[in-house]
Amino acid sequence: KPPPKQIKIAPPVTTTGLTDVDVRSGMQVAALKQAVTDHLRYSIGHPPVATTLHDYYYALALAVRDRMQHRWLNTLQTNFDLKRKIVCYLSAEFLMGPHLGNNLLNLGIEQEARAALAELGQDLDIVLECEEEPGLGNGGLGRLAACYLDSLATLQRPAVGYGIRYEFGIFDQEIHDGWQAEITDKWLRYGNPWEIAKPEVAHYVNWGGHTEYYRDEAGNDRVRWMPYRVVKGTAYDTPTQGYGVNNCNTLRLWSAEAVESFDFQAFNTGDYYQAVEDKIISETVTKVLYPNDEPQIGKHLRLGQQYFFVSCSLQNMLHILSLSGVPVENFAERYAVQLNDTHPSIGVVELMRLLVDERRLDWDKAWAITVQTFGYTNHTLLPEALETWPLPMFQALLPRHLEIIYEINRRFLDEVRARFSGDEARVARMSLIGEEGEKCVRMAHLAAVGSHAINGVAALHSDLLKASVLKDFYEMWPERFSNKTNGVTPRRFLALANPGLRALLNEALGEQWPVNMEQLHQLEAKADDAAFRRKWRAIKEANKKRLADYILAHTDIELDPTWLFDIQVKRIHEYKRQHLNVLHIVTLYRRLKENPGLNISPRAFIFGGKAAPGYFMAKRIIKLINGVAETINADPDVNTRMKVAFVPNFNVQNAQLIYPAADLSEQISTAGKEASGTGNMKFMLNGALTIGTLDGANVEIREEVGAENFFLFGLTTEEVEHIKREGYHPTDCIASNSELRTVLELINSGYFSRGDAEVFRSVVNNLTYSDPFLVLADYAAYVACQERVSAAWQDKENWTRMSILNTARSGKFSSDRAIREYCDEIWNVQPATVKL
Ligand code: GL2
Repeated sequence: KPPPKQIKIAPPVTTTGLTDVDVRSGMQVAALKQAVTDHLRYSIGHPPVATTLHDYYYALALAVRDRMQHRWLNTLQTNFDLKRKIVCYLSAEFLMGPHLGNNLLNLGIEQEARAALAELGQDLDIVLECEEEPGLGNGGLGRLAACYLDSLATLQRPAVGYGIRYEFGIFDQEIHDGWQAEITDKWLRYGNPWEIAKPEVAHYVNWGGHTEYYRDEAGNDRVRWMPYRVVKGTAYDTPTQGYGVNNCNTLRLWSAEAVESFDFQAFNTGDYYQAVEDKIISETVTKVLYPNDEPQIGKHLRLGQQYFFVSCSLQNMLHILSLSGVPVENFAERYAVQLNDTHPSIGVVELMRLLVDERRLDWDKAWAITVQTFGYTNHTLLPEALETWPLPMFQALLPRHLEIIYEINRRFLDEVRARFSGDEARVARMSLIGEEGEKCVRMAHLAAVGSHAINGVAALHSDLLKASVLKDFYEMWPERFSNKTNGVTPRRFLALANPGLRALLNEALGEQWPVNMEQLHQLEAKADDAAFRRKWRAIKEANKKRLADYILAHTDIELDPTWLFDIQVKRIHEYKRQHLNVLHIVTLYRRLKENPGLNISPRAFIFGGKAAPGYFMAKRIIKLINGVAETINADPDVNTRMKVAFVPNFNVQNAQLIYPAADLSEQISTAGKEASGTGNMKFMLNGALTIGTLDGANVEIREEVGAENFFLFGLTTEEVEHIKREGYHPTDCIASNSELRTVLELINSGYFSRGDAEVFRSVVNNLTYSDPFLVLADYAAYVACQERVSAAWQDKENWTRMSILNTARSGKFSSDRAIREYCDEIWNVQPATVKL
């Protein structure tokens, strides 16, 4: 039969002379304007009289998504045709931040969109503010996953981010009378133009019940899991556009639903209310993000969330593999699956279950595939943050997985015994099951045993991993270990956040630096050019003005943009030592009160960050910052030279105003506690100088920028360990430092809490009698270092020089560098060029 005759239909032409194709994918002003108008009419459907600013946001977002959709489908097709290996980044958190501005930047159509909106009488900057930020993460770990998706697409690597579509993301923080109040984050309230629901992409996830043994047709012993409940996961896809390339990857988030056939018919015939209740229970799984940064709390539902998204993701990979006609034996050739911390590490067991129980592979073959597939990134050394699950809880939720863990463990411990014969203490230390106290499953051990590659997130952290929490595993498999220092995307955190600096960099270096950050080194020569320094300062001051306006609008505190902006923004945690910063502020305050003529550099101390709702001490620290702010800002003796502000609700959106406005970046964690930090890199990119300890990536930042351009203070990791071993007595620090004693007494007296001497007693007592993070041990060194900062600020020209050098030498901290290392050294994933 002859093939059907192809009929070419000319694309319809609109009244503007644009074709439909133009309206869906054209990048010119006229096409964008028509697309926005069309979406206002056909997708949103409010009459002109009822059209809101948010409608313009939504319509532009849909117009932008159309343009990405075109690239996205081409990317999927290209990857399919080229049969490329795909990175699957498994993460319980993706802290994406607002999409619109970033997508316009990555598509290269900001100016066109601005002009199109202007023709419709709207201002892009105001429209951008309408976006409800998707806060599906707590802090650094979740934001890292988002930066990595940006780099994967930009570097043209086929990749999928797999995670959870939480209905409520990280809570919104309000400050009431100085205290943190948590407000539910209803980010989906007005819809989400960026996601595409794929109800047909669904997988079923079992819970609870028991296992049964049976013999299959071929006479092999097999196991069947008889679950108590089945939950359905459906996919919601968000395209993630690379910068300056056509590649557009996928963020696939799973949402939980009830399975009607299961609940309604098989189990609850006739019991309508029971059936509806089951529906509610099923949908609870993806309701809310647990708002704990580190540590995570061992809640049943949290384990449920982890298993749910991991199972959906792995089933999805297997499904796509069979659609592509690739045998399951080749799984590891087609997928590199990265575990972002231990949260998805149940994946090791789930892949074994899917391969052995469902695909009937033999154990050894399945195990080889599993280990070849997974890589594990560790993000913390804090012992309380290393995940374990109580055995009874684990058994109740995942009975089949516990059996598989026992078998993995049996084989693994045989290997340990073969390598280290007679060393039963080592066997107990390495076991996947913790036996001291309540028995538990150790997720970090599971991740380490089931992965061919294990990495830390900064050089120091990777070394400490090998020497402490994963020491035994390092001795067993040294070849599995490597370092992958974190990075951040210069697109969002420099080009988008700091348009003033972007323009100057474009002028000085051309426009390739966002994808080739090593080019920033060329700025070093400019550091000695006085005219360039003037431009640099003007940009910083404009950024400070922009932040001051924001802070005034949100706190009523007025800051002077000519002052030194000293900023600490990050989750509130004792190890990050926001209270050390406060002790310095109170010290300075007292000095000024006692000596009004004291010559200090005027400073604005700016804080921001959320506390886990159940973290007592962190919430007191927020109250303390606000109490100190209230007193100081109202005191005319000092408020012409120092002020304190707490920016409520630190998130990606306001972070983009904060980093570019910083002169000084506070990175003052106890040495050995901050795995890497990524805020430190975002400040550096934007030309802030760092005051910091030798912790996490600070070490490498100092190496890159040079010791003379970094304010270093404090105990080293070895010194911290030494002091702790010898027995640390914070009272000794107080006894030998009368200024410190006075500062603590002042806080304890109720001076910063309107006379209430109770409020901060717990904070002061904790520092005085326990001080687990050595705040007092580092106090004197910190205050002295701040004096050096103050003196350095007086020399404007030299400060600017140092600021320029910070940006110039920040190239290493691009997430592109990090992703290249992961691709080359762990994932073995090659770029695929996408043509339109
Ligand atoms: C963290 C570390 O604390 C932080 O230092 C690191 O930069 C990020 C990303 O690697 O990971 N670990 C962790 O559990 N959270 C982090 O932010 N929440």
